Amino acid sequence: MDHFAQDPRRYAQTERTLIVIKPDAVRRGLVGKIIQRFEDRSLKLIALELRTLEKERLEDLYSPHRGKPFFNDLVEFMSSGPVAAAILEGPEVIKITRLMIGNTKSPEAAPGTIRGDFGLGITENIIHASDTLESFERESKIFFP
Ligand code: FUP
Repeated sequence: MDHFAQDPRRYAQTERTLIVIKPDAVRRGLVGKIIQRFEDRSLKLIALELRTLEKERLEDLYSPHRGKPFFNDLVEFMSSGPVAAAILEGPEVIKITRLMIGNTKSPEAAPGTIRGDFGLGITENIIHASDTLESFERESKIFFP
């Protein structure tokens, strides 16, 4: 039996990602449940912080979406209360967390995903996760400078 192929930690590169549990989820008391899912998946919690972000920082976070029709509502919502930002580590953690959070539009997110199990909104969609290594490097500096 090929034990090597069964344990991705043996060949996949360990990497890090940023997740941000959004104000809707913090208000509903879902932080523990959501973090638990990542821990259950054997992803390692490296940093965790609860904070309310100034609009300027959020405009930086979402700068790729500047000018889009939802941009102002998004920044308003994200500054409406504390978020829980965390850094997670594990093999292929960027890909895995994106699969775990599900489709951006919660109504289209599959059951079993975080958005598919906890949310109904599009702008208010429970959680953010970096989608590439470049995004992680840019976004994590905003939360953990
Ligand atoms: P995601 O990476 O899944 O968070 O999705 P995007 O980077 O495409 O979008 C960033 C955020 O913009 C989403 F979390 C929610 C918001 N958004 C809207 O409000 N309306 C849209 O049509 C698309 C995105």
